[in-house]
Amino acid sequence: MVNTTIKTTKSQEVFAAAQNLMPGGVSSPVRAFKSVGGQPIVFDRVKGAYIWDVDGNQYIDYVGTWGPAICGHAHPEVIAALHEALEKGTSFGAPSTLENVLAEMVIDAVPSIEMVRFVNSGTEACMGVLRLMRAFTKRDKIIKFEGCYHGHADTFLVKAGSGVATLGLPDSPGVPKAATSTTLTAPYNDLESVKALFEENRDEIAGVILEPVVGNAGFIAPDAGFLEGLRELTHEYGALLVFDEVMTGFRIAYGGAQEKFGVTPDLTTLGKVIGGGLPVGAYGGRRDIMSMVAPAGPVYQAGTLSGNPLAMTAGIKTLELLQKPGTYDYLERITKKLADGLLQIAKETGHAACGGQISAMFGLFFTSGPVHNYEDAKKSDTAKFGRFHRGMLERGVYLAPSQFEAGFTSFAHTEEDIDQTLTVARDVMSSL
Ligand code: KE4
Repeated sequence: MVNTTIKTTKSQEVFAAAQNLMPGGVSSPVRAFKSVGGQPIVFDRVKGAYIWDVDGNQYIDYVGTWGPAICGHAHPEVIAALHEALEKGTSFGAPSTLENVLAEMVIDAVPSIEMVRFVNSGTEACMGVLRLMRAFTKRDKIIKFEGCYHGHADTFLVKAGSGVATLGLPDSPGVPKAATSTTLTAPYNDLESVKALFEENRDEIAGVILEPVVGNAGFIAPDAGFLEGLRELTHEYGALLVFDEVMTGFRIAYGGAQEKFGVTPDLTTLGKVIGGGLPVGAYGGRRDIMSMVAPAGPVYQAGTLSGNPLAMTAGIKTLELLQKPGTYDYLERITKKLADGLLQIAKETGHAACGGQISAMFGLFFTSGPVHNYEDAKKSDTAKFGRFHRGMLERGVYLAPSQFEAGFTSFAHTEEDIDQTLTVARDVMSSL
């Protein structure tokens, strides 16, 4: 067991108090460190690739507030843009130029998106796209994949990933059977099972929704041909293909996983990066489908703070920063160095491990693998992952507090940060 070297007195005090005020002391379950054990770190401030906790400890951050901080936390240009926007107010609840600007940037960037609707979270984006795909096809059933997470709306809480997987919840109580009776599930990377579901439910399936690169069952890449196969199957059975790019959007590539893999879905959900750290989600796609969304069409969806000027401002500036030449080459290079390094060190210190990275997203499983789907991921040594997480934390490296999450880099991470992380990892893995 790694000895505790950092002082977490204040984190412990604050977190103890929080547990009397909020369920589990958190605003989102995965933050409670349930699956890795130990004391959650209470943040005081973040900047670039770094976090400082309330005890003054500094960490290199590979969670990046779960994806949004791809430019590094509190980027000076984002902060400056927000200060300027603040002078004009915090919320309009009415059309603003800013929404046009971000909408145009998203439409220009993401191959599938001809029209877009902004909402306030990835969950809302997935809820909106679910209603829309059902309205457009006049079919009710959907196919999702085990271990994929599409937010916490009832219909998606079936063999979901992220916090549901982290807490080992079969599915959530409070979700009526009626809400999930139309949710079909298949193993990720298994085209045969998808074809079988289409055959068994002919003309009843509105569409297939997936994470084109999985981050919520740990990091799982699509096998060659998987995305292309889904594109063909959905065409063949008159169903829609929906990429949930809340996590992969503007991270796997500027145009998302759909640009990287050259497979264009009918609809796409976004979040995280496009808000630059403020609450934003979005769904978009083919004009003929999006034109059904109220008030242009009959499919209702609304939101008080949707298109919020501050969130739009942070998103616009973030995407502008991401457009700088060489950004994604840099992200690919440093993340590959990190992921390859971690696997090499695991091997040299005698731990069965597998994993990988695509652009600024990476993952590590303590299992010989390979990991092609959620079942494979669950075979990994999650207890060892917990000890690894704790050991890294004690030495100033903050990894996602669950085996069933992915890791995120930013262009604020330097070569030195990666080298430091690998040095710490060798120390920890040698004593696991
Ligand atoms: P939000 O409602 O949390 O903004 O987005 C839901 C969502 C939808 N789709 C994908 C692919 C996602 O990754 C997410 C949210 N991701 C998790 C991290 N695995 C958010 C972290 C949390 O739940 O605290």
